[in-house]
Amino acid sequence: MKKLTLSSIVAVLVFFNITVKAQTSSEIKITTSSVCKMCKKTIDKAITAEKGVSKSSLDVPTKVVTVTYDAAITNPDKIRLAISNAGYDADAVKANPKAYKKLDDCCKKENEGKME
Ligand SMILES: [Cu+2]
Repeated sequence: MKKLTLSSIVAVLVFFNITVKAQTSSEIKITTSSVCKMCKKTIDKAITAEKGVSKSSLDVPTKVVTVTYDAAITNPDKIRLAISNAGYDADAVKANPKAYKKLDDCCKKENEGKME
């Protein structure tokens, strides 16, 4: 009987550990103001530089970046801020104006479609 109880406790602990791990790894999709492949490089680099982010993948045609992150370390607001500080809009968060000015002309949203 004691043995059974012990293995039950171990089973519960293992289950909780798995549940906690599953909860801390989160995924979010953020709409950006990216224009081209160079933007993809800039944005993915800026996001993966954030602590707790394990993966960032921007889809150029849809401008949506999919980010995998550890919710115990970072959060969507911090990720949006990192995108803003790289010079791009992130959902409702507008691009940091200073960072936006530094972007190459081809990466500025105002020039989208004009540079081709
Ligand atoms: Cu670009």
